Amino acid sequence: MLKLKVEGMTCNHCVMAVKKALLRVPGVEKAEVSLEKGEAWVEGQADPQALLQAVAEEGYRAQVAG
Ligand SMILES: [Cu+2]
Repeated sequence: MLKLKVEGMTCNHCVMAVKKALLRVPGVEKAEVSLEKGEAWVEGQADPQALLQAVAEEGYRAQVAG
């Protein structure tokens, strides 16, 4: 599982946009996004850089969390 810090989400629409973007990345089996925590969790074998790029393309800032 990979945890991402996601900045810029303000509502459930943002959550869904980020979640869908993550699910489109090859290798992603499951994605959960928390608006309150500003975090996302991804299961699967996706390239972390591809995940960050997918979120960025939706207009949010993401980085890999510890
Ligand atoms: Cu929103």
